[in-house]
Amino acid sequence: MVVLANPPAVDQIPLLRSPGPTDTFAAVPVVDLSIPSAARAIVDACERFGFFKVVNHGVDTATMDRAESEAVEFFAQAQAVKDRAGPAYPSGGYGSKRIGLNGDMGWLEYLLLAVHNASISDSCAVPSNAAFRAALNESIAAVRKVAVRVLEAMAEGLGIAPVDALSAMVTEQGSDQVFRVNHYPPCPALPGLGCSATGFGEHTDPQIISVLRSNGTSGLQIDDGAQWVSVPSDRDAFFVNVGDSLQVLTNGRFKSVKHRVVTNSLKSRVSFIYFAGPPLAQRIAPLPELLREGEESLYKEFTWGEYKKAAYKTRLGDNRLAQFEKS
Ligand code: AKG
Repeated sequence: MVVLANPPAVDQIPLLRSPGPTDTFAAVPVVDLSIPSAARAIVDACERFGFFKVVNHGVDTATMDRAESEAVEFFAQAQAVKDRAGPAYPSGGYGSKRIGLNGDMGWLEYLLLAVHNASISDSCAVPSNAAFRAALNESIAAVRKVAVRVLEAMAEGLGIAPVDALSAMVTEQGSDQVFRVNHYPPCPALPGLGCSATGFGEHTDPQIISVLRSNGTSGLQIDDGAQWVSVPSDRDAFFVNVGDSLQVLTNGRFKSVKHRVVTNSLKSRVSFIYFAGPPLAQRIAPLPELLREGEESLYKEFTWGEYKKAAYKTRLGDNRLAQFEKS
């Protein structure tokens, strides 16, 4: 018999200030992937915010919509049915409210899926529903292509060769890719407090880049360097985050963006995120072409496997790179 711990109640979820109209990040950098200046625009956005939105990416909206409606059906099932698809850690599956293994909690439920090549790894039995799995595999393949195009354009914008210098790290055999499906149910308003429950607490992503697509419900916020700003949702676009590994590969030139999700009291948010990570043995160190004469690495040497292991021991909001910075 599987005994499940009681799910945490809303009063165990940390609160965040509810976003107001003036918090909107109106200046989200928008990169049109179909034009040659995309390469330069990506580099600019990664230097300024570590975050941008991609349009004209070539992915049919219907592909993402199909996966989204299957996800909505999955999450609408009885809790006992969903719990049978858990736990999320260590090898992929369903999780609810508890994020990671170190006590972080948010008002969400999710599927965490290991990806092999361009589809859910055979070692991951979840989801077992064939139609849902097929729809997810189609969207994983599509989002991964966007990640590869973005990384190729980034290499071009940075002036590094060959064109797949970055993208090969996420397409080669053994690359460590993860796909996450998040569902944030509406969270009852907390009258008079001006606060909302945390959907997903503040963190940076440890991988190279993450590519996100959500339904039309806002909630994602990024730290723009001065304050938390709300990213207007756009179901036809993808949003790209620079991860910790890319910050190191560029010796701090690109910023690993801090982000979080605030819940909505009326509408649910569904998001898909593809985390593009390299093979475990990949050395993560500044690319020599990016170091100016005499410039030294800001970081100690490590592999992706070492970084991932260290990251798993931390809380979401910890500065995970700190222990790898040279003093
Ligand atoms: C994550 O899953 O790491 C996120 O940051 C979630 C973002 C979102 O759901 O919009």
